[in-house]
Amino acid sequence: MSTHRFLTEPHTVAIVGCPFSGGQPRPGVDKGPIHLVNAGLVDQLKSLGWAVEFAGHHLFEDISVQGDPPVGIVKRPRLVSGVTSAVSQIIGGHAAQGRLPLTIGGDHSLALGTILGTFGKYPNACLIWIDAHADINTATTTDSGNLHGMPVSLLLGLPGNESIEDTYFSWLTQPGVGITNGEHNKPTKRPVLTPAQLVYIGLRDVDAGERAILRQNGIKAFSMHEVDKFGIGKVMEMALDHVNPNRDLPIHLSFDVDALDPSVAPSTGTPVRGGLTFREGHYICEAIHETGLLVGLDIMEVNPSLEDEGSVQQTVKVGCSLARAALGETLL
Ligand SMILES: [Mn+2]
Repeated sequence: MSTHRFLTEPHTVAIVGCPFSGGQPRPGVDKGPIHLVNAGLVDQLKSLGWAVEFAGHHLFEDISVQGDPPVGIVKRPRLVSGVTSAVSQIIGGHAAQGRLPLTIGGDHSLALGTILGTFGKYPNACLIWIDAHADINTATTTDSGNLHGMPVSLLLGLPGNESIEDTYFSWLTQPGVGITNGEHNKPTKRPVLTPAQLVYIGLRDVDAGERAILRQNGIKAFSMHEVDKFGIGKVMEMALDHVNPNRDLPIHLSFDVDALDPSVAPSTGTPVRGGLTFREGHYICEAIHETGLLVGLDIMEVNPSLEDEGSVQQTVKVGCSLARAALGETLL
């Protein structure tokens, strides 16, 4: 196995199964992690030379929410907050031990917890977000009110989330930097992430409000247009040059399987045609592995209740092979 600059020996991947679907409306996405593990993910990663820790899925049954009416249009803020805050603790614990947390979802609102978990240990890390969507709506711009379309705006602390931020997501702050404001003695919140730490690849279904947010904040994004224009090899180089110019910063890779073309990964909640090919998706993971800088990995939005049995098996298999590619599987 190649080197992993930030992980302790023996290299250990902690699989964190999060069967959670509260950030979006469709049932079934919570079955994704169960299918990925049943497909043999643990043994597959062991065969790549990793020590694998997997202690069952996190069902979050202790997080009970007595009534969870929407706040404005935003749905289930209490449940999503409770679950993702618990996820951040779990991921943070693994990161602190020098393990590589691999979170399998579940819907992409889970990234609220996974990103805070790894960025708590590695505040200077970068985030590479692979997705058909930007997931950067705010409580003000969202049309659907589904929190799986909003995690990035909350992680960046963008304006527009005032209605939910202080009440439900006050925990979503860079830990260890609680600066006290001398005048009012009020702790100042610092966003988990800055726009310069983030890069997108695979976008092709971006809402008007999200486009404005990307532009106003100078967030780097390689849409499918750039993938077509430059090829995935060059796009990965440019993406890393942007967030990790000296190739010395930790990397969190958050991979939504809907970034892949629906012909490659059909069983997902919000498929959009014109996506990444099988090889382009795997190349992204392989290129990240080659850096030796990976410290956190999410494989999200596998939904086995959508489409026929063959499509489900195909999507689950792709989810497993993306994880293997990010953890060192090569073609030769
Ligand atoms: Mn997503």
